[in-house]
Amino acid sequence: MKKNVLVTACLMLTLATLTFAQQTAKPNKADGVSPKPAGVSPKSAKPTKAEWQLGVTTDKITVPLRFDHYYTYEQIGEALNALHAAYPDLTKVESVGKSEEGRDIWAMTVNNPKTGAALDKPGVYVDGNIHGNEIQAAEVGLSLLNRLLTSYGQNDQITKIVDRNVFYVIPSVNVDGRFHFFHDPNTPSSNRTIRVPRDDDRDGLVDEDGPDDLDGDGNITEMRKRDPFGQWKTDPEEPRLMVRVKPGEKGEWTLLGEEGLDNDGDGKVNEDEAGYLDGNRNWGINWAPPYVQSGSGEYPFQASGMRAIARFLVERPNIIVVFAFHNNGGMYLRGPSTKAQEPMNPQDVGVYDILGKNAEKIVPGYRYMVSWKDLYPTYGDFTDFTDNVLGSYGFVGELFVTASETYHQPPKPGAAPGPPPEDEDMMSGGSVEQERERLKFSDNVAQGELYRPWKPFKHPQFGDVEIGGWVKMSSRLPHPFMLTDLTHRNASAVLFAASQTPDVSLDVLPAEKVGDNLYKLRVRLANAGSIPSLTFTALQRKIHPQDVLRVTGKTVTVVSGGPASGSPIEEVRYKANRPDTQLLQVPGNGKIDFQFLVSGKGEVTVSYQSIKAGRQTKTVTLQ
Ligand SMILES: [Ca+2]
Ligand SMILES: [Ca+2]
Ligand SMILES: [Ca+2]
Ligand SMILES: [Ca+2]
Ligand SMILES: [Zn+2]
Repeated sequence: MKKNVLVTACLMLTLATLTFAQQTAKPNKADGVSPKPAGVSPKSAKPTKAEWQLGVTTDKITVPLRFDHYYTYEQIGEALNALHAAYPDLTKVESVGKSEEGRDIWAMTVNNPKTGAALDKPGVYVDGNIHGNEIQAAEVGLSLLNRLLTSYGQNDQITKIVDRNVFYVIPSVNVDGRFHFFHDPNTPSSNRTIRVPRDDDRDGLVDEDGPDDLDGDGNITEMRKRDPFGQWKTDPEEPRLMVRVKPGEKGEWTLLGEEGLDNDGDGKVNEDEAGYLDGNRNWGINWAPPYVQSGSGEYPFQASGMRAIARFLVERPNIIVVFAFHNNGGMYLRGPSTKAQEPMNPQDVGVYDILGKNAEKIVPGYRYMVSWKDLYPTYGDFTDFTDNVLGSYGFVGELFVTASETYHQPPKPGAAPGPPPEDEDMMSGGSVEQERERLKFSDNVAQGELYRPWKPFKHPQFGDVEIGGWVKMSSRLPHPFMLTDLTHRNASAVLFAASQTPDVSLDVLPAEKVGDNLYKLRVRLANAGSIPSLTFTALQRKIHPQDVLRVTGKTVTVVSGGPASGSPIEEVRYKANRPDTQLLQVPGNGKIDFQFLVSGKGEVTVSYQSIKAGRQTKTVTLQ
């Protein structure tokens, strides 16, 4: 891979700056600053400019965690260790596997062992940041963990949830992507990829020409060139922006795309960036090759992290609710992700509606939508995998709402989204009105941090150009001052879903003697949660075994048994074989009764066992 002189120069400059920063952190006799004790903080230098823009702190990470800054990859590890040190009995930290570049993908399990084993409780799985640039998704996972642990024993709702559920949280899935997003120059949308090299332009070289930070500001912004035949002119209202010329109008600018050079001298600029494999197109269900689904990889589960997480999930079949956080659009999406799939089971849609419509209200401005229909279809999607292989209810949470960056008024809770931007107005993803508004927000609420004014640059291939535009921490990431609110509200949407997981009680009514040595035994399973004990899709497609209700006893025989209607005109559908073992699902906010005829006397054990809803046992004595 060829390296250009300029990039090497920038790298050397960065190294020089680092060395300088490290030197300045050493004890200095002149100003009397005492040295920091060795080992307290591995990184005593100030954050780099790129990190500073993301609000990165160099303070030691302490509990309770703070959400007025973003966590680097390393700090996510520190944060999980700090939570574990503060709550060792409730937590476990583990690496589920390693990324392409050898980084650990950290998971935290929250379970109270005093109320049962993790696998015997309804599991709630939360991850985020499968796209490397969508960094605030990891803070949602951390915020949830922080809330669960620091509120345990203090807040009744959360104490109940922690005692009844188990939480599995992988804050950052694409750990390489997160690392590079913080440390490298980027656009708000670049660096999504899993680091599987790919020759995008099929020239035999791999990842040889990505964008370059020509002005060394830590961002990849845009390039433009003065051109009377260009398709763009300066916005008459806001000279930093451009609008498309109308037919007959004189042009002023040609847009040259992202900041960069022709690194390999093939006449094209930025034609082969790092990667590209999209972690959220690489799952082993409904996968399609790259000519159908871009970024899907050469085969399902090509990404080592996706393989590791798939294994982590299938080893935890108790997971019934899944949230995967992303960062663009203000949406809670449910599957299916493609039209070709069977439509969602209508009874499962009912369950999704309860969770999704509440999530919309918990996070103002968000919309609850169907993935393929309301957004766009994707193959090899993560929540399709969890819905159809794990048998859980999965949501994708898209966190960022552009309208939240407003200068005059905040979006009204539950307000309808504005009209879609017109094509001719599109610049970096919004209408020119929206761009003007966001610039005012940058100027007056972020003191100009989100936008780089155009500056001249001598480009070796394009000649005199200008470089400027939105910085990497804009457009899809909330400014750190807005992060606390965002993470808390979305963690609350997860907590609401957790409160609705199956809460099954087993009751055995007093046995009724109906004959010599013959008893009628009535068993009731009731579910106080609105989520059933297994999804209707799992039931319909036999994804995993149904719940089992069993009546046993050394001195008794189960003569017959089956579900009872429980209506005034009682009807029992007796099971033909093995009446002692009944297969079932307990509906959400509902009950299911069983009736057994048992002959004999003595102790009878009634046990209920569910993959998702735990297990329970009751004993009665027939006499
Ligand atoms: Ca190439
Ligand atoms: Ca590439
Ligand atoms: Ca730059
Ligand atoms: Ca090139
Ligand atoms: Zn995403």
